[in-house]
Amino acid sequence: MKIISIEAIPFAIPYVKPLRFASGEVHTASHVLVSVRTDDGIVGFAEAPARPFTYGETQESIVAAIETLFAPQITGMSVLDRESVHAVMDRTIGNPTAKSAVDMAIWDVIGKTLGQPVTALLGGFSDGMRVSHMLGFAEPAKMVAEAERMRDSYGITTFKVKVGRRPFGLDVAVCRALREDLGPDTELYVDGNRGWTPSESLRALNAMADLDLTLAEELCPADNVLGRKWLVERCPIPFVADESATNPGEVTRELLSGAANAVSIKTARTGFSHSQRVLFQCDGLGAEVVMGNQIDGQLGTLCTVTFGAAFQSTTRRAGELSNFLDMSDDLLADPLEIVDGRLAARQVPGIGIDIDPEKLAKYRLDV
Ligand code: MUC
Ligand code: MG
Repeated sequence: MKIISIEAIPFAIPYVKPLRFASGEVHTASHVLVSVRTDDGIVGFAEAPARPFTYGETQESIVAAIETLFAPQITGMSVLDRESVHAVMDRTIGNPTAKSAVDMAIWDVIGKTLGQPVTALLGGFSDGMRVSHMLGFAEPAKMVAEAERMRDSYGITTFKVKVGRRPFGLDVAVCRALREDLGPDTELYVDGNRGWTPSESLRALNAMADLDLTLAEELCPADNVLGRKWLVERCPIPFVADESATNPGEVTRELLSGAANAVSIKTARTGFSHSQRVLFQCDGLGAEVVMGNQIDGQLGTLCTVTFGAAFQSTTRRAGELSNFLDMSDDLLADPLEIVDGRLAARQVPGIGIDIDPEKLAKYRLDV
């Protein structure tokens, strides 16, 4: 169970349809495949997505952090020394997706070594999750057409709508068009990626008051301390902290200061180990959670459902598990399938990530 090597392989896979939102846009999945190998010959995998607009990490910085900072210090440790591995990685601040990919690849090794699914080791609550699809900025008619396609092809009936544009009427029009087209039984919620001021956010929420939205995520910056608290006090639905709550300390600050009353858990930034801490904090404090999406590919999505399916409170809401459908290709040998609006966690030893060597050779950037 001793770690003998950690590899970080940058790869790039284009999106068929780029995702646009208030803090940026993504045209290519420029991610890093992380593998952890032990002296028993077992290899665990996970992926780290470079999201400079959210965490400041780039593909190059993720590779450098893993190769030059983490791998030399972690090599030689047991995969069961997870707390010590984190203590070592936390000597370097930041780099959340690099650290999380190492964490999840280690869990993959543990599952494979024990012959158990990671989702069972984490909690084993359910065999999968309902899926929520994220709709990026476009004209109302295009966003409605995409939602219809997702419903008709995959049975998805929950949508997270990207908002935060100016004037906010653009987004109000989209949400209204979606509600009118999809009817009352479809769940809609919004994510502003910090695009609005607190007062714009409240005006937009008031303009959408009749649309039965279920969550409002990160509509304005949390750094706008008083304005954000003012907004959350007036918000009639749970206000979700996403990029303002990227670790357990930030989650505590956001919840206790009244800057949010629900939290997006993203395994891409808190791995499995720290996602557990965030979830247990939220459970203990009585804050709702939603399994979020870091514009993940199939590897990242599989990690999200592996964690999300494992606990009762993460399965209450649909998880954001469909972004990979917009990619032109992926690395998994056995692609994920969304059926009747659900995605299954894999009941095989580990996470269930089987890399297709030909696809990796095609998309890797380091050879
Ligand atoms: C989301 O929930 O915000 C876009 C930016 C980011 O950090 O994650 C995505 C989705
Ligand atoms: Mg968000």
